[in-house]
Amino acid sequence: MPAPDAPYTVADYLVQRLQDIGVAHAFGVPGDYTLDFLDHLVTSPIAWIGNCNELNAGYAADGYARVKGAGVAVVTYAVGGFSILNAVAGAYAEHVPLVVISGAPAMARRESGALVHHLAGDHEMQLNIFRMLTVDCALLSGPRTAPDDIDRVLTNCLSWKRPVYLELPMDVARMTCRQPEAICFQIEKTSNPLALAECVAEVVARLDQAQNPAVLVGTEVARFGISRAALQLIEHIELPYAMTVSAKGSLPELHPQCLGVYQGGLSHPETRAQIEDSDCLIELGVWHTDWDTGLYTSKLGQPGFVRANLDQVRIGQHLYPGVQLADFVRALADQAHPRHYRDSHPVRRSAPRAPYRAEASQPLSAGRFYQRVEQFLDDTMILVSDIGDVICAVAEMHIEEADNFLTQAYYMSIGYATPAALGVALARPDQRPVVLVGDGAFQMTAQEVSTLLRHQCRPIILLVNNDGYLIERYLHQDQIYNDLQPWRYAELPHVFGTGALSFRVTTEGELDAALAAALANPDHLVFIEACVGRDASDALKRIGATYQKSYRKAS
Ligand SMILES: Cc1ncc(C[n+]2csc(CCOP(=O)(O)OP(=O)(O)O)c2C)c(N)n1
Ligand SMILES: [Mg+2]
Repeated sequence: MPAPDAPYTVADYLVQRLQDIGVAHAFGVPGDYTLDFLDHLVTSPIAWIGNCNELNAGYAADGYARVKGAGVAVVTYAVGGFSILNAVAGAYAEHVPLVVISGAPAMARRESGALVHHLAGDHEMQLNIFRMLTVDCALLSGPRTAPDDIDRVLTNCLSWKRPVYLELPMDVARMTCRQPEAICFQIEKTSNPLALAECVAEVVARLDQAQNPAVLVGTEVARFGISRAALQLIEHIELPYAMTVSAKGSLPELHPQCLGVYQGGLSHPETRAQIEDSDCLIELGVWHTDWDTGLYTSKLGQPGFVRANLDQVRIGQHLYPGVQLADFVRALADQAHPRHYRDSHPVRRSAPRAPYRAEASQPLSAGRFYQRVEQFLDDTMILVSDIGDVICAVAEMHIEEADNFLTQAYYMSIGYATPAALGVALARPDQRPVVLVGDGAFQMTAQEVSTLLRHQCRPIILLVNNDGYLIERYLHQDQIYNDLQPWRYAELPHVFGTGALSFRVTTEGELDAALAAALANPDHLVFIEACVGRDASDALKRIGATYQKSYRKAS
């Protein structure tokens, strides 16, 4: 907060606007080009969370944004700006509202083309690169235009749920500007009312005729805040529903109408049949990515299908542009006739697995490990999964309540989960993140355990030590490029800070004891290295076979 007699600056304006969009923490790494801005930020109610590097700051802000609706990372010019790019690309691909603020040389130096430190090419290079990876960006070139630029860029971030970029020259940060006015940051995109009415009437007629309608929930539902409305629709007409892997966590799985996760030919047969044999499948915000379609083994688009995405609905060969997904879901819930479908067509579910009972001296296998993790999870925990065997295995884990699961199932950058859990832990202090991460992914961003410890976060980190890049051994072949230097992982939390409990487990009994310790110590970061040899989940074995048989040959 600026001192009462201090001039109101561009930095103050930006800090205020970050608070206005709901940001209470900012992630990043400082540098001389950002220090003037950071001086204002650290005296504001926004907490500064210093990360070990900018990529991790980007992942942390991404995890934070998925939970809280917006996340911010502050980096210095070029060396920081270029380091965060991979996280920004992930947020762009997955529709995450991430705000990146980069310091920059003073305007006079920029205009003279001075060879200042960190400059990689010309002074426009960083802005031009970010232009491609964001939905909007601005060089805050002066105090007269900066407020409007900031408001426009943040509005686009929240409206399109995509990253934005603000480049703040160090001198402009200190310049006096106008105070903010009350504005609404969300552009309400409205549907074409005639198209909406006609489209909903057509879907209602189809639903009335259908014998076995169903809903497939996709990524856009949670990202655009439509989960509650989607569940109301589903409950109103009592339809069975499944979620794609990237939409897992958007609706509860402990629901009498839930079929679990649909992933094409990799799904459970009962789930697959009820989705693919539906004579009126309503897809809500589904992306037909390779992963969500089970490496293109899905059979969607059968006669009678309805495909609703962000701003259009397709019903068979009829296209309704200009119909917003949120409007479609609400209008359909309003107009569809309830079916009491639950009694006439009970949902078929996979037979429950035999309950897990540990055999104390049994060496840990991957399958048993994942089964134990599923049993361990409860509603107070939020599962944050990395990429690797873990993302194959999580598809089959039931996450009972909505909003308790998070991953990067489309962009799939390994190393995402550990820093993202930092963002989640700070955004949702009442819940405990459970991180599932492979040894390879962990080696990418392991340092962020130190930031978790520094801020008294108390996640449970489950590191699957399967001796290298196991997924790549299954997708391709067992080669030396999939080997890793074996770290003494369980020692790392003690190197990074104090207050962690750390375990290395090789048997089912040791795993049980470590998980019990995690529950008994809710105020500690608990790190468990689970050694499973080179064993893979059943899901990865199936995915590997499908990849080798069809996906790779067609690529
Ligand atoms: C940043 C990044 N680099 C490389 C890859 C390619 N890649 C995908 S999975 C994977 C291996 C993951 O290994 P690990 O975390 O140990 O998981 P495992 O499959 O062994 O369980 C790699 C290297 C990637 N997705 N992201
Ligand atoms: Mg591994």
